[in-house]
Amino acid sequence: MILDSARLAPMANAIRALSMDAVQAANSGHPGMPMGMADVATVLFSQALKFDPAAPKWPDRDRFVLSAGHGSMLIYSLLHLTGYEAPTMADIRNFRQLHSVCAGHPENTELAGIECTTGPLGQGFAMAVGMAMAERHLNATFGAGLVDHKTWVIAGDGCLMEGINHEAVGLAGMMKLGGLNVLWDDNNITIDGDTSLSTCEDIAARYLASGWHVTRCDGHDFADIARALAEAAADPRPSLVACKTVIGKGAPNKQGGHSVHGAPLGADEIAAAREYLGWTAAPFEVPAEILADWRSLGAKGAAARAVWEARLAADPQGSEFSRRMAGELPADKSAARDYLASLIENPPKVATRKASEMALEALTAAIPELVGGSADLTGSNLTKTKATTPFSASDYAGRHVHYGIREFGMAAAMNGMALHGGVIPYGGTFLVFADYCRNAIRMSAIQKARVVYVLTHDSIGLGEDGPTHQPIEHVMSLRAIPNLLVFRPADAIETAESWALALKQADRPSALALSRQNLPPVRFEAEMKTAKGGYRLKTADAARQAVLVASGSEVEIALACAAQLEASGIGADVVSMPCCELFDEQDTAYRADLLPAGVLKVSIEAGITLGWQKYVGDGLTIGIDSFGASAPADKLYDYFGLSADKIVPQIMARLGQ
Ligand SMILES: Cc1ncc(C[n+]2csc(CCOP(=O)(O)OP(=O)(O)O)c2C)c(N)n1
Ligand SMILES: [Mg+2]
Repeated sequence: MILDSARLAPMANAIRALSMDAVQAANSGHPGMPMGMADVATVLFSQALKFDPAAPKWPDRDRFVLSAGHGSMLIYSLLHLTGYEAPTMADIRNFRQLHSVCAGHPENTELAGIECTTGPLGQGFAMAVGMAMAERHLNATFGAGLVDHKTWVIAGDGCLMEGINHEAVGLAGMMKLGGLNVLWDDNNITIDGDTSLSTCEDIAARYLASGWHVTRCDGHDFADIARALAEAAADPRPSLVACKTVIGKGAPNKQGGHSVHGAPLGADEIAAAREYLGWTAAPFEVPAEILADWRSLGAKGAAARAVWEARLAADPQGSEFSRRMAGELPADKSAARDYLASLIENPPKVATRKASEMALEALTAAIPELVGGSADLTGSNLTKTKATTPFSASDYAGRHVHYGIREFGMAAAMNGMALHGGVIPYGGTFLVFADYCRNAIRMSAIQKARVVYVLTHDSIGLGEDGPTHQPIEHVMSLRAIPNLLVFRPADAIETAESWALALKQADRPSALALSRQNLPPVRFEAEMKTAKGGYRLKTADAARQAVLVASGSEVEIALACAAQLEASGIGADVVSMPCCELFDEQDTAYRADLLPAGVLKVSIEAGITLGWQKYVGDGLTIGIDSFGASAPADKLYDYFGLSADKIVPQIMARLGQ
């Protein structure tokens, strides 16, 4: 032990005092978890964690994830006490108020010391799995001199009970992520009351069965905690440390009960806690000698960082490592350009999932930080390329992850990888199963993480697998997520452009909705038109009376409709709309030119019509507002009215012709 218990106890009590006082001042928040885990966190930060408050983004720092994000005051206290620039005490006083960096739950976009945004239970843990994977991958690529750190997680009963935990634990065990250590706040309490209300699981047995190492400790005995953490750090398997704690420890009348989970203690109980803990300082004051102990502990990471920086400077791969960690794409863009040129020269008729694979062949060869994967649909999502050999416990340098049938676990792990840095993750599943990982997609967007979702089989066009597999509401519902780009390219060129644009987005995720069925080329020029989100693909020949807007596989149908209309003397533009979000970002003049007032506008997309009114006003919305059906794709397109023969008469009727 670096510090003895007599020094550690008041340090832990500083966390307790700040937590209970901040929650009381905000009249909102969760004092129970930070008070219960104060002792464990104090040992973690003093004995085990490699960190330097002066350099929160130091690449070889240990990652610390507070998966039980409701206990946010724990991490705010730790960051402040150890000497991070933020949060300041003023920030902590402002806990949970508008624009405070001390938001209700920890947000990676608010504080440099927060690795990932947590609050949706189970996902912090699952993101930590991705961080540990990224660490192993970079270690295998750049060597232990540059990359050799651990991932520490504090997780509660809720994080272990969520379904995603099964996926995350399975993945971590399979990948033998020995650097991952989870400290479980084993307090037997959740919001409703005792955990016996809702679970009888033998958690240790489940983890052991999944290839984990499991140990326990008394979460209020500093020496025992230190012993367990050392054991966890030394074991080659991922470790679960069951820390037996008392929720709200230090609040004498409320500790151990569910009432301390998520409500202020109240003035009387806070006074009683001060008495019980022997804490005489006023709210938001930390006695100088206790703060000094915390600060000297925080200062000790600087030496390790300096040694690492010297190694980085001397390493021949140092600048490449720094480029990847900075999230900058390679300067040489010739591979992507050459690939695009080859498409223009010889436009293929392929499914856009195939076009995605073709683009990825070029991109993965040129961009070594791309790490792909699929949730057991590699041959369908077409995510694996020649450059991406399998990532596994026996080859962490591999770049294609067999995530197994774990869509949610995959998406959360990809968030963790992206946030770790040095890796740009992409992963595939069927679009319809985006719902299985939807909250993680949302978390990519909230966290501004560059993750690319490869979502194939994007409509009834997948055919015979039927309504359970046919996306209907999915494309539009993904468009409803802020800060997510949803691409639905129409052909191989738009697919290549979508990939290029997705990779360029340093601070937002993208979802690519890709067809199973072959699509003819619709674009024949090299100009990067997808960048504008929507563009005029065909200009009316006759006097323009209609503008047809379509995405993906329905662009072909829109072109067929336009041809029929022109044959009847009705001029029609066709607008291809591969990315509504990018289109929305164009200026008013551009948007108004494409979708002019006073002309009948018609949307065509093999999904719900909800949302298209934004683009076509009171024009026609052609789509599918019911579930699909099981049949060959061409039969389904006809049955659901997605053909020129069925659409054109509706347009003519609206035009009064
Ligand atoms: C996915 C998800 N479901 C529900 C919640 C709401 N919630 C926040 S904390 C909590 C109970 C968690 O219990 P535990 O992890 O044991 O935390 P403790 O009460 O011990 O602090 C719940 C249900 C949430 N944040 N995320
Ligand atoms: Mg609990």
